[in-house]
Amino acid sequence: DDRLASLDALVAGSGRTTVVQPVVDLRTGRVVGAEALSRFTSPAGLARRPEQVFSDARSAGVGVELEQAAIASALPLLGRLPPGAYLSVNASPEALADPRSLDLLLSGRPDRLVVEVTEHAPVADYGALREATAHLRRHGARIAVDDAGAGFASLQHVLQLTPDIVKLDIAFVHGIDTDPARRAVARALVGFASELGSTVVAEGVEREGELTVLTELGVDCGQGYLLGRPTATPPWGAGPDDTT
Ligand code: G
Ligand code: G
Ligand code: NA
Ligand code: MN
Repeated sequence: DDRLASLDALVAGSGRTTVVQPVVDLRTGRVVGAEALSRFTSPAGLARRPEQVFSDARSAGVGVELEQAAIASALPLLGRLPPGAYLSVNASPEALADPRSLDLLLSGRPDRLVVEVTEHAPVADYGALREATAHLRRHGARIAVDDAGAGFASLQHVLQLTPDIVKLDIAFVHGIDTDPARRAVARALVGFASELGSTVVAEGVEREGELTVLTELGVDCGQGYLLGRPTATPPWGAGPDDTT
């Protein structure tokens, strides 16, 4: 149909691939999960900024379709997780409002899945979003709030969804070791999250100094270039299927 034609035009001739970035337990150093991220290449072979591609897709009215395609590409990784590890995928409130997204998300192994709720626009109806996340949870999936602290809506997400995981935005992680203001905000967010019973994951950890402060603040897990870059091969290798 028209929307799919427009999605084709948008990504025509450009490769879309899935990379995965490890999430590491800061106490044990173990990989506890990985986030699937999309990468796009232009017909000329240049990397296109994923943010821009998703934003163009939203403008063209095919944002949800592109998100669903990305989720569909990531789900096979669920079959190769090491015991106990999770795979996280991104989903906007708009995508979660489409029942087909929920069916898709639940078609793999929801017990190993984390759904990271992102934010692109204010949420008009938290009732619907709460219902969607509750549905996913009933089937064993965990819910994360992405980019926590980055905007008003992301804190609303935390209040409204009481997520299993809160992902501390990169804005409070970069320079947390040198900037007392970032440290103060991060400490408050960690307190807020742990009072709700959520696990905290710090995004964008790039330096040892940041890692030290995050650990001192009681952040549970970290993700970032220091701990592991997004790569085409999962951080646990191509290994045999996990049957646990
Ligand atoms: O991976 P990177 O930081 O370049 O991604 C930039 C932005 O694009 C981030 O906000 C990220 O959430 C978003 N993004 C990347 N891959 C996906 C994806 O597969 N699905 C969705 N919904 N968003 C993605
Ligand atoms: O919006 P979301 O948080 O899902 O996207 C995560 C983005 O952060 C991805 O685009 C990923 O490539 C990027 N990223 C991951 N680790 C780091 C890091 O250590 N530093 C920076 N600047 N970006 C990172
Ligand atoms: Na994310
Ligand atoms: Mn983020």
